[in-house]
Amino acid sequence: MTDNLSKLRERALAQIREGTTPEKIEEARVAFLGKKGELTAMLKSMKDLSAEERPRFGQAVNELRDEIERAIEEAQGAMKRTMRDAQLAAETLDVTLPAGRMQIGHPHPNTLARKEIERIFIGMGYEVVSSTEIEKDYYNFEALNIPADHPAKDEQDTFYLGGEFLLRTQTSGAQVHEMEKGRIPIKMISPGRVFRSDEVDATHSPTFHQVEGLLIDKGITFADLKGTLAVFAREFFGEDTKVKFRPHHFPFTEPSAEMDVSCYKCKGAGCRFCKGSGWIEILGCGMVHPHVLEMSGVDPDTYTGFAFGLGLERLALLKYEIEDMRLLYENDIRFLNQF
Ligand code: 2NL
Repeated sequence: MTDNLSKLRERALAQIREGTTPEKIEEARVAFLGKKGELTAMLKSMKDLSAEERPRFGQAVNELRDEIERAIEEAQGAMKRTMRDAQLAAETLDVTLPAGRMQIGHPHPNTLARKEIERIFIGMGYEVVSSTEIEKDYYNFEALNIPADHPAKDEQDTFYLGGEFLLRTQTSGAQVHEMEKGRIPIKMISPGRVFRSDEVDATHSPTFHQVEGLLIDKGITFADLKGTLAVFAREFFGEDTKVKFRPHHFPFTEPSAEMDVSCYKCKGAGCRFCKGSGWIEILGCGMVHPHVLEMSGVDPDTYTGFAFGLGLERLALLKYEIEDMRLLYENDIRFLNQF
């Protein structure tokens, strides 16, 4: 009988030693210590022994059970340590490696152009003021010298929201609200989205962005307008940019002009970009109409001022040499990633 026990002991310890996975060790435990295990069967066979043999045999079986249990525990412990060491080795983090590139996106060409315009005017002491995209008819048209029957109102007719509200066709409302506050001098630009009932093509969209500017103080002249906008053009398009003012008409300024810049592509020689003329139109401007000042509570006998308005998309297309305005709205990542 003890011979049987020592053979069982050897097989059990060998099987535990050779167990390479927690499952294999568990198999060994079930095979020897389980309900139907070999050692359990040995205990059951004790009833066939004589009364003298029984206690000694019982003690031997119990000692063997303890020994097998210890062996199992040790094997499981060793296995856990090995697995943890392997895991630690696999998860090693070298904090001295350079960081991976983060995908956080980047600014849209419109945003780049707007930021650049804001930077230039902030540098000349202007404030950036924004206003609402929904505006009262009065602030969009009437206060700018565009009465209900004015042909200019037809030209930029818009989306009426019912009652006295509409989607603004220009950001001028922001300036009118500022004038009504009665704090002079005013030195501001107002960038923002505007709406017109235009068909979509390479240079038009029913929603686009404008940057308007307004300066009001004592003794402001057309010379201030020219100097300011020339500085802006040189900063935005490059130091050797020339500017040219052509007489124009706007209901809200008198006199009014459009400003051209010398073509940054051909330096004025004439090319595809400037359609052969050497000049590119970039904005409209003028001295604020005395009636516009008066309507907003600014005394035109004390104060004068200039204003201008430019299309942000138009400037973005020119600066970044984009051929079609629709590209700015399609949000094709292959296009946007180039800026
Ligand atoms: C354009 C050019 C312009 C203004 C906008 C303005 C604003 C106030 C008073 C006077 Cl509050 N003028 N803005 C001035 C000149 C031109 O925009 O092409 N507009 C259709």
